[in-house]
Amino acid sequence: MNEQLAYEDAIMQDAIRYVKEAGKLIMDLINMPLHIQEKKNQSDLVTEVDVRSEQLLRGQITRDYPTHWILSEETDGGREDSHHTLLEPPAGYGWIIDPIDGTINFIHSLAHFAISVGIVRDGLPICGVVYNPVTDELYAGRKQGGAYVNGKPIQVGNEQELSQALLATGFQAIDWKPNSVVVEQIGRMTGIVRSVRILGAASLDLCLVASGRLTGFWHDGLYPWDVAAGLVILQEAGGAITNAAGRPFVLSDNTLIASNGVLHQYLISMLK
Ligand code: 2AM
Ligand code: CA
Ligand code: CA
Ligand code: CA
Repeated sequence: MNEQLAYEDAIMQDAIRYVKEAGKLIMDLINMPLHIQEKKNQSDLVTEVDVRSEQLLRGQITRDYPTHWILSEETDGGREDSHHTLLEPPAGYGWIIDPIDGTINFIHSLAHFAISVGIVRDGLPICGVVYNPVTDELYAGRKQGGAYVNGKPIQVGNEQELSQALLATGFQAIDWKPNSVVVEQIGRMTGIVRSVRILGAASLDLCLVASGRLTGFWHDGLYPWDVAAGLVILQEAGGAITNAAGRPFVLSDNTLIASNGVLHQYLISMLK
């Protein structure tokens, strides 16, 4: 094994260890009374558990990898440029973290939220770890190294027809406003696809496509920490992930369309 591969292997193993520790912290706190704060509006919430999960992750990364940069929701989310930081990403290794993806689900004890950690090298996502601490499912993917859930290889589904497709979407995260576009898009899918879900945690939704439980997922206005980890996992599971124009998705893109690959062009046309 060459030196870079061995180093990245160690990073990956550490990332898995860190998210499991964060997951344990979250599960220890899930039944405590939560202090919930509004950020920009009533749907943009943060709890002290989000903050503590992020502090735990940042602390371990800073201790073990002091030369790596970190971008995370509760530290960097308020910055005007945080969505576009990745247009000119710093060189070297960086960690892109969502300490709880699906905070609203977490607050309501709905078992669909996760800790999402993506690792990039010179701006390109190379590893992803997404962990649902309630179901104890840990998704991991590594560029050219495959995608796994709890160590078992996963791959996208084999649906060949839109009539067999189960899709998910979500409301725009950036500048949350009346979501007429996504409502109209869902309307357009009715009668053509099997069904559409809004599950509320983009990182996990991408892993559901990667493991063949969903056929596709689309979303506008996500942030890099929602997507960085799931992107690698989905690609390694054989899926497709592009922007609205069908070009390979990059972290600064606004629209994300993900699928099992087979139905990708149909989805792009339907979402135009
Ligand atoms: P979050 O729970 O970490 O905020 C749901 O469609 C997806 O969009 C989730 O991944 C959620 O991440 C994100 N999201 C929804 N509303 C958001 C908001 N107002 N700010 C940031 N992210 C949001
Ligand atoms: Ca949030
Ligand atoms: Ca998120
Ligand atoms: Ca979050």
